[in-house]
Amino acid sequence: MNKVVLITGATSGFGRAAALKFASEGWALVITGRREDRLQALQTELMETVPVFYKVLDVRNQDEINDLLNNLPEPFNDVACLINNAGLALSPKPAQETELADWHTMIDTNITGLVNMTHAFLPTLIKVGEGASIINVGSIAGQWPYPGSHVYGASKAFVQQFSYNLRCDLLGTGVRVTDLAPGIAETEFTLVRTGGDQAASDALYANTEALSAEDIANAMYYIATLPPHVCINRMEVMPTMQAWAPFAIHRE
Ligand code: NDP
Ligand code: 8X3
Repeated sequence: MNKVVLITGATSGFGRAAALKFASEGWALVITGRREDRLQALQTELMETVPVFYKVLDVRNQDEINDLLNNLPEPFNDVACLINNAGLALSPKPAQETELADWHTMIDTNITGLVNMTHAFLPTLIKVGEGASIINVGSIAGQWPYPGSHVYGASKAFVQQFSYNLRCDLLGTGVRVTDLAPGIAETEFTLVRTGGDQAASDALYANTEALSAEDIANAMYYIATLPPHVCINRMEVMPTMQAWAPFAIHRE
């Protein structure tokens, strides 16, 4: 029987690439996101290979999550891997120039949404037990500060600590938890972050080699298929072309 992976944010970037990767390895897919046309297209693309179930779902909406949980048909019930991937950054400007609503959107999606999904599917994952895993997509921004990261980076710091704390409570259940923290990766992330500025997005990825969505999907698959007694607590992945900068010093 196919193992089941549940992926949030499967309509683009890491989530879509993860769907393709897990499907290529024979996993059944539960794919979610807000854009139904993309979910439908992905289902159509993959359903001849593996069973695929899609649900239009905003991770901020607990009712939609409960609806998914309570209506998952066979053979999708025993979710063995939950990939909490849906997330976004907004307003890459100094904190004092941002809109409060953008901060709330990041908190509601990256923190509350991830918590909503985790809480709903913990009983299922615990029932599956040994070998089950939760992969929470954090970011290098959760560990390292940089200008314009404000609430986004802070939300990813939450993801790291929540992942570690979950490990404590899940000890003995067999369920593993990983904070997967990518660096710069070329997806629709920057298009969203800049409010649809394609030129700004293209400029960020120009003349360098960012991570690809497939790089992170491969990391997800690696984490999910390690022997059941092995748990990676945190995996930070940067492209070779990215590193840290010196501390900034303001001078009069
Ligand atoms: P994309 O913008 O390509 O994909 C983001 C996905 O999240 C989309 O499928 C989108 O689906 C989904 N999503 C956003 N908001 C919601 C919501 N409220 N409810 C449900 N789904 C939602 O970006 P990435 O693939 O790059 O981002 C995936 C994750 O990786 C995010 O958590 C991001 O913070 C993180 N990350 C990205 C990095 C990068 O450089 N690209 C680096 C480090 C971390 P839809 O719009 O259809 O709902
Ligand atoms: C975003 C990664 O490199 O833009 O999570 O901070 S980076």
